[in-house]
Amino acid sequence: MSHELPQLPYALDALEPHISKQTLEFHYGKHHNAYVTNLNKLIEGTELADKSLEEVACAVSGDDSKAGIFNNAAQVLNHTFYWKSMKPGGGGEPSGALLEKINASFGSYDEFKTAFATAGATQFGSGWAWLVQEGDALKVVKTANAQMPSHGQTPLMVMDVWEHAYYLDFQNRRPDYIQTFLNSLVNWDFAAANLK
Ligand code: MN3
Repeated sequence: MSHELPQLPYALDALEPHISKQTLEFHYGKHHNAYVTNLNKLIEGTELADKSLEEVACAVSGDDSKAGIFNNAAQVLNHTFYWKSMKPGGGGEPSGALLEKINASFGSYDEFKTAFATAGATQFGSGWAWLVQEGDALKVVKTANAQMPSHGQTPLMVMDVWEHAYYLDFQNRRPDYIQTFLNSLVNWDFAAANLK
C-alpha cells in the first residue's frame, strides 16, 4: 500500500486573491506531493508500509533514528488538515457552539485572534499555529517543523507558517498572511465539525 496525495478540496485558484494559484501549485503540487513521495520511499518494504499515516507518525514519533519518516508522515497529515482549514470566502467570526467555546476560552473572538496571530508570528522558523480542543476548553498552540499537537489535544484547524506557505504572495510579511488567513480564509465549518 502506498500513500497518495489527497485531492485538494477546491481548485488551485480558488483562494485568490488571498493565496495565489502559483502558491498552491508549489505548496500542494510540489511540497505536499514531495512529502508523500518521500514517505513512500522511506517505508517501502518495512513494517510501516501497511500502516495508516496516523499509525506511522505515532510509531516513529520521538525516535531520532526515524525522524525522516516522522517528518514526512506528519507533513502529509498536517498539509491535508491545512487545506481543509481554509475555504474560498472563509474567515471572519464563527458562530454557534464554536463561537461560544471561543468566547468562553479566550474572552472574546478578538482575544482569540490576537492569541492565534501571536502564535503564528512568534513561531521561530518553520511550523504551525493550531486551534485545539483540550477537554472543554479551546487553546492556541504552536508547533515547530512537522510537529503536531500533543495527545489529548484535538486539532480544530491549523495555519501553516512555513515560508513556502506565504512567501510568493506576502514575501517576508508573515503577519499580513496571518491576518488574511483569519479574515478571508479560515474554514470555521471545518473547525466546528472537529469539536468533540
Ligand atoms: Mn507547508
